Amino acid sequence: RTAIQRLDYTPPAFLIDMVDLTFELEESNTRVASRLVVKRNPDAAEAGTPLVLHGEALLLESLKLDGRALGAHEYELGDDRLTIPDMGDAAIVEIVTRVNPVANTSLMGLYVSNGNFFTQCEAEGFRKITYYLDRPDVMAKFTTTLIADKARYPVLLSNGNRVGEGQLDRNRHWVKWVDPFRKPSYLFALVAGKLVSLVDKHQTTSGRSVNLEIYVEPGNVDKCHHAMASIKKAMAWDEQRFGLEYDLDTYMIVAVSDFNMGAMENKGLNIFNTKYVLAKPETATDADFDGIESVVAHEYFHNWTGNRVTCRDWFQLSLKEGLTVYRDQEFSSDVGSRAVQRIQNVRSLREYQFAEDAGPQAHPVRPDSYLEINNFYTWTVYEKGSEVVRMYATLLGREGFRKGMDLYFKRHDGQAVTCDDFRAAMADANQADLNQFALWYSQAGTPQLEVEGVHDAADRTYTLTVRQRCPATPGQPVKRPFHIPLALGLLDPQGRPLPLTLRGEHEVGPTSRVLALRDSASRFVFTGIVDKPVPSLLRDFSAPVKLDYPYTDDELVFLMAHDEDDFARWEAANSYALRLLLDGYAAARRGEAVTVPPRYLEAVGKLLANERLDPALVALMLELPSEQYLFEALDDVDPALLVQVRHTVLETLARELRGPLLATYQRLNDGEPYRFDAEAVARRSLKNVCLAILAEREGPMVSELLNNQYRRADNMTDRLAALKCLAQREHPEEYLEDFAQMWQDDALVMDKWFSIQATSRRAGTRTRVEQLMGHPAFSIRNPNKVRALIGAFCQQNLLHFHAEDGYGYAFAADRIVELDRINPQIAARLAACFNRWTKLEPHRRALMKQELERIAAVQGLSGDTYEIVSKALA
Ligand code: BAL
Ligand code: ZN
Repeated sequence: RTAIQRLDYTPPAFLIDMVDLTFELEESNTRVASRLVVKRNPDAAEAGTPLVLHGEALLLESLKLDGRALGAHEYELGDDRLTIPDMGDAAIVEIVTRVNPVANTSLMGLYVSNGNFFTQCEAEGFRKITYYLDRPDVMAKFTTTLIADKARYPVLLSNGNRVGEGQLDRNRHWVKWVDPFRKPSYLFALVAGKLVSLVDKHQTTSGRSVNLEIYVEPGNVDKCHHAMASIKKAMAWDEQRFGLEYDLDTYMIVAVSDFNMGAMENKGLNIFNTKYVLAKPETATDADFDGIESVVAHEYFHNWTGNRVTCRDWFQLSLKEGLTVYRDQEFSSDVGSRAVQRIQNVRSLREYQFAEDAGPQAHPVRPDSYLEINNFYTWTVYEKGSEVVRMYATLLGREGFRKGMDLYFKRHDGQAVTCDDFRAAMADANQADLNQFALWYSQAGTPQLEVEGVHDAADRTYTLTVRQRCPATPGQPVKRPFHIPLALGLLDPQGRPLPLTLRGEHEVGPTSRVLALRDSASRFVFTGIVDKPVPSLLRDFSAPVKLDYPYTDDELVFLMAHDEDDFARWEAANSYALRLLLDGYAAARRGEAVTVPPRYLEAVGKLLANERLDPALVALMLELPSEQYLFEALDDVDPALLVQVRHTVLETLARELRGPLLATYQRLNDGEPYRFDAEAVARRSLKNVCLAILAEREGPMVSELLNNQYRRADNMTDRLAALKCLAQREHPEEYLEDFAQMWQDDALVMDKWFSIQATSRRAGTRTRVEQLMGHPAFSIRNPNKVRALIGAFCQQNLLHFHAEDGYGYAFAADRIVELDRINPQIAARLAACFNRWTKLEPHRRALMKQELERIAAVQGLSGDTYEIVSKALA
């Protein structure tokens, strides 16, 4: 198997100006006629090269060049390509192929879900539809005609504007679509089926009216209102914040239940996993509502960052994904709580991206090579990529960032470009030197900052020394220093923010500022500092780094109470909790008791008692670092001990803070009818965190609370919060059965039911998971179900997945091999559960390695799974 190398990029030998596609849609035999206007690329290095089109799993029916049918000796047909040697400089290429959508379980290309047709073309799915130059730097104008049985497929959609429709023989009808914007093939889409729609309109700032249409299966229209409201908010936000308007007359979203990813930004016709469209209070949690808002915004924002300006090649994926994640995070911050949004994003970045960056799959934001591009839709490309974009904004300021964006669109609208082009636009618009900043794109690994602070009372100075280093990652043993924005403040002993004036500055500085680190060690001397301050470092998480400063427990409690930066207050609470959990783990390893310092209990008690604080922030400060996060912080890990220690700490909180937790729960459990707004969401989040902590102890009082909340809830957030706790306790059967009875016909709610059981610590969970794989609502072909049951067990159930007898590892390996034949993308995703095997204690490490070797030895393993498994073993 040969890896594709970034530095091997060459411009395409040919360009395609226009594509005219005609689909005759039939489940097992769809005819695809394609007419391509092809010309030689004047910028290509070599002259006279043949035309090589990508194609996979296609049956070629006919091939014409300028109207003349080609004989078999005039072209070459390979497994993954069609070569026409004698092309000349320009020609009309007409190709007819047949595909079998109903047999397509990979969910890439054209496939069938619940009897309807859908496509997924990013990254390289279009080549499973027809022969084409399936690469993002070939941008063409598409015309698409869809022909299908009218009764079975009344709705026929594709990109752009609907320009015609009519009747045909055999009860068929046709609809023709023209997309006026040039696009790469990965943005092509079609949908055909029995769908109904919710429609609305948006008036743009410049006065244009845009039709908004959300298509779903019959019976689901009542669950589309939140998604529709989210589109309108996102459109208004992008106009206001970035001056970007939608560019077609109609914007369509279609929901599908079989989908590999969350959603896809096809031009004018976004296709969404139902999980990110369908919601009503009875079926969706507050987190689901938030997820829908941000994914709808994300896909919409791609229309400019991704579609109008796209990627030159797939190594540049973060150009569109990092930037669009940054934009959706900013949107969510502006329409919700900025601090809460930031904390949640940082929490998942640390849990998943930092783990990726420290493991065998570590790669730069702009990778250097890949076997299978599907494996690079990663935490690093997306979330670290968005942190890289955020750092431009932190270094250049909001105005400077906007100037950079404006220049980027002015220079590159309609083009396929690189991460360097984006960086150049940011630098040129601001006359900034961002050469060293390029290392964020090329060097993998999480930089570590070691900070030292020295107060000189006589000199009234405070000197901060910051050293940076970055650990080695696969293929990158040595790293150069990064250009890092470090936001910080200093607090005086009373908790007041101090002006930050650097030696040599004549004006008094602000109380929060951003320092630029460029060297392996940097020194900053602040003047006018009378008393020893407490530093508040990496405010707002100004860079994706690990920070090491020797805070005392008292200093952390002080920052929790006084820091003017909400993120930093949460960070102090989180650091303190992490410290006590790691201490507890070390104690348990020595066979000693796990205790919680009274200082921590007191600080948490004060948080609970302070009714003036934002309940959402208090909830986040109360939540202990997750099991996954602890796992990353340890070496030679015994997962069972880790889970036990975390449980013991929570149980101690439940016992020692029973009164305040209960009082807070009761204060917030006000019986008000469900509303989805920031205040109500915040109150529910704190209420349910208190409930979850209290539920770590057995006893009739908590059982009654859980029973009442489960039975009386008028919304899924509260009902599910109670059920999650119940599923960890004795005899949850009655509740689980009740829930399944109630929601058996709602696939997304049943996903929650699967996950709750798959993540339970209860004995017997492994048997239950096996039983559930035979449940009528489960299907191994549906990615949501795989993630909900198998993924949840292998990736979130540390106790049972890491069972000492190796059961969990063998189970995962069996499922990966089984899935690899059905849907390699999903198999490869699941295989990531083996990534951190070298962190385990020796017994489990050996067991996991055995399973990795077993998968690697499977004959005919897909490139997707092979890449993940072979890197894990390397
Ligand atoms: N482009 C793939 C899905 C997404 O990131 O929006
Ligand atoms: Zn995206």
